[in-house]
Amino acid sequence: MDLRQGIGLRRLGTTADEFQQDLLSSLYYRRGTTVESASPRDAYEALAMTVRDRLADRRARTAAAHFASNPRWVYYLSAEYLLGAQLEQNLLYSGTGEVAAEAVKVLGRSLEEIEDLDVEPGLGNGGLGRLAACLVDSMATRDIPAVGYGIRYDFGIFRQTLEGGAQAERPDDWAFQGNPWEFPAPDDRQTVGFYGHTEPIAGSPTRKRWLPGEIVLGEPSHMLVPGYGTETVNIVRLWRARGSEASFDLSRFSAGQYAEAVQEAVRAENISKVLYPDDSTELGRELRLKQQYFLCSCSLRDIIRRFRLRNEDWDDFADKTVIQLNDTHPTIAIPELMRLLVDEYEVDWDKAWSITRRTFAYTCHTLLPEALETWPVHLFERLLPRHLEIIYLINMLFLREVEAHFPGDTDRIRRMSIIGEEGERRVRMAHLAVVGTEAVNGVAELHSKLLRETVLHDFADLWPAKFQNVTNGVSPRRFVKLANPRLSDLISEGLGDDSWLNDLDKLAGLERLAGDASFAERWRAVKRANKVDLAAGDPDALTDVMIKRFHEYKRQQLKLLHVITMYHRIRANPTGDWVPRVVLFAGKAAPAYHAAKSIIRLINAVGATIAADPVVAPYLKVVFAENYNVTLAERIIPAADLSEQISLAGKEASGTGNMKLALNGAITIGTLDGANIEIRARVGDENFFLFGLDAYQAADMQIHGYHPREFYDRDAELKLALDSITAGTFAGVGHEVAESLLGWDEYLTLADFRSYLDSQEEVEQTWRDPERWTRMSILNTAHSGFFSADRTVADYAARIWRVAPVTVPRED
Ligand code: 4GP
Repeated sequence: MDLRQGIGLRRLGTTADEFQQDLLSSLYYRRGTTVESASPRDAYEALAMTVRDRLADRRARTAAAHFASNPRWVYYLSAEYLLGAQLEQNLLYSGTGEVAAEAVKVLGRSLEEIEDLDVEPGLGNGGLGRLAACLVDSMATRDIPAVGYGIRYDFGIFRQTLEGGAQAERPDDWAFQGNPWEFPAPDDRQTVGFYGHTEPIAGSPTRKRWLPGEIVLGEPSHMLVPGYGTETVNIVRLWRARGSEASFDLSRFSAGQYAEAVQEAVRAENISKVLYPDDSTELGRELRLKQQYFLCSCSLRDIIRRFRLRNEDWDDFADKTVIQLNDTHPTIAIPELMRLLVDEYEVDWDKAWSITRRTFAYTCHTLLPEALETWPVHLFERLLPRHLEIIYLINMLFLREVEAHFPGDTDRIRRMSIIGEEGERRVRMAHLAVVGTEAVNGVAELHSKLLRETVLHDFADLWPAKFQNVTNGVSPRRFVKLANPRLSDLISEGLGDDSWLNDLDKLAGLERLAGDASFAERWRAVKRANKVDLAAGDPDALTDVMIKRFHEYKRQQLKLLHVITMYHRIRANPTGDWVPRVVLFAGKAAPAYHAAKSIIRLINAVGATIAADPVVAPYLKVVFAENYNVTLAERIIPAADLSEQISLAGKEASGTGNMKLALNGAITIGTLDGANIEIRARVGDENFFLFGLDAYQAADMQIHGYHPREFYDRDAELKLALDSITAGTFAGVGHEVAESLLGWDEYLTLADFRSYLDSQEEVEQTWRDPERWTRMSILNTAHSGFFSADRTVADYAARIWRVAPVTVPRED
């Protein structure tokens, strides 16, 4: 099938010469410049467009194949997509890396120089955003018809810099120079309402007319999501808010009131201005809820538009559509679909509810009760009056169902209600998400189990079959092939080919090479070369990395207490036989999260004290890499020897950094938390450094009264570490960190300290035996195949989405 022939377009060539012709043509016709006067940006944009054209072609064939087969479609709704840099990925996925490297020489620049200009989209923050990116990649790779929906933020989370060792936040104006990977689609724009009031419709008890007080336009653009080793190219469709034409007030402008003239347009555009606007004020909270509704309303209308292109009967909607809610942020889509069906399309309430419940599925990404979103009822009432009415009706019918199952159990009804009545009345989004969906899943075995046993246990009692687990996964293309080309080559050589890249279980074939001395030698050499590239410190030192968002439950403070203890040990015994270590931290703290920011500050103070100490510095180095993002992760992960996964058990839903590091041959030191448990089960207990309380022991300790001071009093090294912070050893920084650890220590850092230190000793003993370490490293990679996002997507497809792949034909 060649769609271009039908409209007389030539086929794009595959040789370096042909690629070069197209590159020059992009430069000349689309950038309007010549080789002689091209700026670095011109070179980058011309290359990006030339690569993009190769994918656009596959995209056209994908759309045609999907249209013809009218499949059940997966729509992934997510507030974030942490996509990572696009150029390198698209070169790989379009198979043009080599010809492009050859072709760009005509511009007098190397491919690496041009790649350096590729800025990663600032559309995500942490784990759930990166997971969304891995899943859309794997959906395309598995030929699953899918669209990811999100918001086209102007500014990403923030750019982190260090000022005097403290985190400072700068705007992340990622698309300041434009984004060549985006296709605008203004014809598919949508209109979204806010505020206003509702009116009854005569003769219909359930239908209402909503008269919004503000109208905003949602303009879509999309980025291509190619599959690897297949023809499919799916899309991520991103909405950007705009004022309507009427939002510019010409008469005010003419009267010199320039700010007032544009204020309505500015207010509209603020909706897609920044990812996760500060929500410590009422206005900030309103803006966040506005964003959520904006995303859901635009996306649902688009989904319905697409459905109606091929289908007529609403009875078929759920058979053709599954909408996956990535955490609770898009939960407002549930009442929005009800509103569209009941009010706008006049579908009867019961039928609409049955369609809605069969259409949605919900993934929960947390266990922290405080992270389960709720919104004040009064905010809903003002911003989305019709949705609140619908939520009340959903809740009333739901609570009747609960009452029928558990007659007279009023406490249960209070606990399960979608409206929380303690103090200020609030809408509990997680409850709405469970009630309005067909399936609910956690993201690792332990997490799914704890969800059923704790935060959602009333719901699991009512609907046990609704609850499932789908363990997360990561993209082996991005996090092994692109991030770690040396290791990829060695693996392909060891396994005979590179088919492991989309069949990651094949890595198990490395097991037989784990005892092969020359293979092990080369494995070590790869790691060393990656450390040299990273240049964080001595490449022969143990590179110990903790890279993730800063949060007290993740316990960067525990790692820090270990570092401080090493500092004291070395000072006390300068001639000891110490294992040299480079301890690398990277991660952002939420701007309003003061405790996490204090930990960052203390890390940097400790790092500076150590660097200035001639006794300790030869053995210990602390590095804080600024502005952690996907690009930085791709540099650090290949160089890591030791992967720190030391959250308090029962708090980390899954983790995916743990998977990326294990895949790249880092050995994990970790608690029995999240996916660590599954990693350990697969790589083998002997290839994993385990320590600490398990989730049940931790919960027990908290219930029976935890006293951090008891641990402090009992452990001289722990005492020394904390006392030295309090005494001002580290530039006087960190009092509040010590105070919170000794005062309440919410995440049992002190309780796990000794066990963690013992485990670190085991790490050092193992490190002293390079053969053994390397064998463990190889076995970590060999047995991490399960953690491919391709497997995750296959699980979702089979158990939750019930969708089948659609093969996109190749060009003739
Ligand atoms: C994260 C979880 O903290 C992490 O354990 C998990 O691996 C990831 O989601 C993907 O499932 N949660 C978030 C969040 O990013 O914002 O709640």
